[in-house]
This record gives sequence, structure tokens and C-alpha cells, in this order.
Amino acid sequence: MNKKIFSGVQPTGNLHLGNYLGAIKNFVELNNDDKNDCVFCVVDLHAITVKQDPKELRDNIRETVATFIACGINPEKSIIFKQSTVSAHSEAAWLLSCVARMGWLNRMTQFKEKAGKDKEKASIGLYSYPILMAADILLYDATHVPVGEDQKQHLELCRDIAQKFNNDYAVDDFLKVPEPLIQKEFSRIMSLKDGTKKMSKSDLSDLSRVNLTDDKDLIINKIKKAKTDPLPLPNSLNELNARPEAKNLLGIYSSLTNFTLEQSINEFSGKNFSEFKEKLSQVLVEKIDKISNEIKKLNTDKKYLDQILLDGQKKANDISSYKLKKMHEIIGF
Ligand code: AQP
Repeated sequence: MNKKIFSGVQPTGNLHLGNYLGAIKNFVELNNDDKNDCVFCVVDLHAITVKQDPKELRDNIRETVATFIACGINPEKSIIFKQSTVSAHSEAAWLLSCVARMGWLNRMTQFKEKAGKDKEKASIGLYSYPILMAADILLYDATHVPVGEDQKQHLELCRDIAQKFNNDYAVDDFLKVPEPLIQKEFSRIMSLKDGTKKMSKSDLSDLSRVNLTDDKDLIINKIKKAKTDPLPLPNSLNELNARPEAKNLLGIYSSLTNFTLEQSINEFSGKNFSEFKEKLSQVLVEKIDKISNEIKKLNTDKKYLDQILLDGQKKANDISSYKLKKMHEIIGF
């Protein structure tokens, strides 16, 4: 079956190893298969759910496109576009927000985490953004959505919204209920400073993540400073559950080398962290240095990046405005 792939990345700067291993690496594999139709969106409307500096946002939008290309996404074989330039997304989000239920949104753990203790001060956009995400996906009849594990709950919400719309308006299968594509292993890369916390762009400490723009020395330094525990590397999988930092670093190593966790454990069991970290830095540098250089090179070619977004906008607009028109008819406008 041909898969229709849709996924988005927020242009909030500092795209990192978690974004790469959890999502973008998967985008590239799906894009390499000629049977798939791929749409990759720079979700700038999502980015402004927290305050953004306009100049930085503009730069980050281009850098996100540069990152897609540097990681191996082929702009000739996919649609890459900027969400804010295709107005069907905001419009469909409104229509779907009249279908989604408050109780469903109240269960979203990411809102609770991001809003923190002061949720009264969080933007309404931060609360309702999973509905916009549902609109993004459903406008393209996406069959599969590659995301990191942190987005699983939002995708379940998207499926619920699609089913409720179809039921409410008795239009069986009009909105396609998408399948999440979440890697079985290493789908949640954790902070280098705390193995129980997700690696995240918004973490104040740059040492908590490997950015895709980091150079060789920076990567080596960050891995050297990554938190570990005093024990040698474990002999078995069981031991790892109580050692989040060791589990995360071995997971990163396994994901980059395409080894299973067991294979990595066998390679390093009983060895000390300094030896393992040297090897980990080596594979990281091999992977990230190339991507980082390519991003920097592409960043200087604004015209090329803008053209990719413009081409994508036209194609995305054709697909989504047709679906939106059908939604209007079904609703009775
Ligand atoms: N740590 C992670 N491990 C695995 N996958 C991850 N993703 C993000 N962090 C990890 C996946 O990357 C894709 C793009 O994410 P995003 O940038 O749109 O938003 P996010 O999930 O909110 O990423 P961050 O880094 O946590 O950003 P901030 O700090 O701005 O909130 C998604 O598929 C996501 O699952």
C-alpha cells in the first residue's frame, strides 16, 4: 500500500539529536521509499504557542528546512512547506475544535509539563495546539505519521477527533484515521544531564543536548560532560532500568550504529564510561559533523531555502484547500 506520510517540526531553534533519532531519521527512510508520498511541515504556528523573537523565528524556519535537507530529505520527492502560508490549517483547526472535547484536551500530559505550575499564564494556543496538529494531519489524508514517543498521546487525540467528525456528520472514512509511526526502540532520547528528562530544545542548558549544528569539539565536550553513574557499564538489560543515564547513552549509541541494545551492552559490559564515551563521541561526530556542516552551508543560501518553501506551499495549498472545501460542505456552510 502507498503510504501518505505527514509530519511536522517546530522551528524553535536548536534541532537536536532527539529530533533526529526520534523523528527526522525516520522521515528520511520513508522519503527514500518511492512508494510513499511525503509531506513535511515547518510548523511555525505551533512554535508561537510560546513567545518567539520574530527575527530568530524567521531564521529558525529556514534552518529547519536546511536541517531537513542536510539530514537527507529530498525536496524533489516530498512537499516541504511552512504551515503559516497555508491558511487551511488554521481554518480546519477551528472546525475541529468544535468537534474535540474539553475532557480530551485536559488529559494531554505535554500541556501539563510545558505549562508547569503556572498554567493560568500559559497561552490558549499551548492548550489547544493538539487540535491544530490534528488539522495538519487530517487535511492531507495522511495514513502514517512518524513522530517521537512524546507525540503519541497527541496522535491518539487526532484519531479520536477524526472518528468523532466522521460519526457526527455520518461521513464514514471521510477523515482518514492515521497510524502513528513510532520507532520501537530509542523513540525517546533523554537529556545528557538527566536521564529521566526528555532531550529538549527549550532546556536552558545547552549541555543537555547535542544540537545538529554542533561541531566536533562541542560534541566531544558534551559527551565528556554527560551525566553518568559511578558503576562500570552494565552486563544485562535488567540492570539498565535503574540506571537512566547509562540506558540513554547506550540507546543513543545503538540507534546511531543500528545495533540492538543487547549488542551494545555486550560490546561495553564491565568497561568504564570514559572508554565508552570515547567510542560514542566518535560515532556521533561521524554522523552529526556532516549534517552540521551541510546545515551551515545551506543556511547561507536563503534563496534556495525560500524557493523550497514556496514550491511546497503551492502543492500543500492545492491538497488542503480541497479537503477544507469538502469539510465546509459536510458541515453545512
Ligand atoms: N527527546 C526526543 N526524543 C525523541 N524524539 C523527539 N522529538 C522531540 N524531542 C525528542 C520528536 O521530534 C519531532 C519534532 O519535535 P518538535 O520540535 O516539533 O517538538 P517537541 O517534541 O516539543 O520538541 P522539543 O525539543 O521538546 O521542543 P521544545 O523544547 O520546544 O518543546 C517530533 O516528532 C517529536 O516527537
